[in-house]
Amino acid sequence: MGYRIVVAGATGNVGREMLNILAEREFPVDEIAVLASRRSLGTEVTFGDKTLKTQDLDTFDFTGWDIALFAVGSGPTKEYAPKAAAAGCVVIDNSSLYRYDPDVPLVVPECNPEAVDGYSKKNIIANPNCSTAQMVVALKPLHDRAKIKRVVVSTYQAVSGSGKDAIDELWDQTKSIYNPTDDYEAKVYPKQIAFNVIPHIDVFMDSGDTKEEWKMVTETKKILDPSIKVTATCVRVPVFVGHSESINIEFEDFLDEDEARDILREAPGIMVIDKREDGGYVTPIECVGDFATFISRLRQDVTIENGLNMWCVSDNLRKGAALNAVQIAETLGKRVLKKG
Ligand code: 11C
Repeated sequence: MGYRIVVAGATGNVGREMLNILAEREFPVDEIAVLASRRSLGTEVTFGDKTLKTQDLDTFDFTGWDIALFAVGSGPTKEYAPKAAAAGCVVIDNSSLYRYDPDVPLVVPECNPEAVDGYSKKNIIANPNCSTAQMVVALKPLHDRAKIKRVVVSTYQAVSGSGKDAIDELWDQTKSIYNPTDDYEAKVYPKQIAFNVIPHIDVFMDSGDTKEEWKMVTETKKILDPSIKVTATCVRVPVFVGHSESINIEFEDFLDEDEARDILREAPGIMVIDKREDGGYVTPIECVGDFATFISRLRQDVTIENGLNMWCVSDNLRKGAALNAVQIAETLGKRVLKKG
């Protein structure tokens, strides 16, 4: 016997990836319902070799459904996730709404699978921000070996992190630069994204950090260890899919770069591609559609006592969102629900 699964937000970038990944990983699905807002109602989506018609999120009855993967943004999540949870369906939520709630586990299965067990306080489990997810997968095995004190991270984030309109903006703006008769007025970003980089993701906070930077700090503490200090600078780059991160780590104990590379090679969810030669590293375009978080450019930081630098790349729609959500469902299945 398998699960009765709901995907809410099935027509969006992340919702579609959730369906692809459920099918690719042969998640034991007995029945699946795909939900959308009224605006996208009736749109067809693909699940394996099936074509499914979307149903109305507003009127859907979650009674009798086991797990709902939500990819609808904080506003609709606020309205519909408590409804699903009250009907006995466990919500795995990709929005930021519940991530910082002490009664809601924030889970990256390679790091804190046991946290899933705390789902029952609200019947909700939160999925982290994409830039956090790939970073903590890489930090966890190193933290277990040498205890991380501080992380300095700079991100290079793809436009798909801002949704479909941002993908269109990069495409249309690029075309309009080549062909000035294609007039294009920016709708998503406050500065030109084509052939440019923008050091601003999400809203500004009083501290001067952006919310994206704050999320990386707060979520890393909740998932891995509250004692780890993190400082982040998050930057949008003209890449469609795949977030990249330059990560500088300071440890309590010395960790040699060769040992760190061996640890990461053995760690779940990680692929090390690190040859010190032209092209011996991973770029975002090469990680699209992959499950792994890729590590390259691993090297000692000799300016501090116990430091390492590395380059970390992953598909932001997969490990950063849909894949992690499906992995949470798999973990919940194995540890708690035990069907399939
Ligand atoms: C971006 N990281 O790349 C964001 C997207 O809190 O789930 C995901 C925002 C979130 O713009």
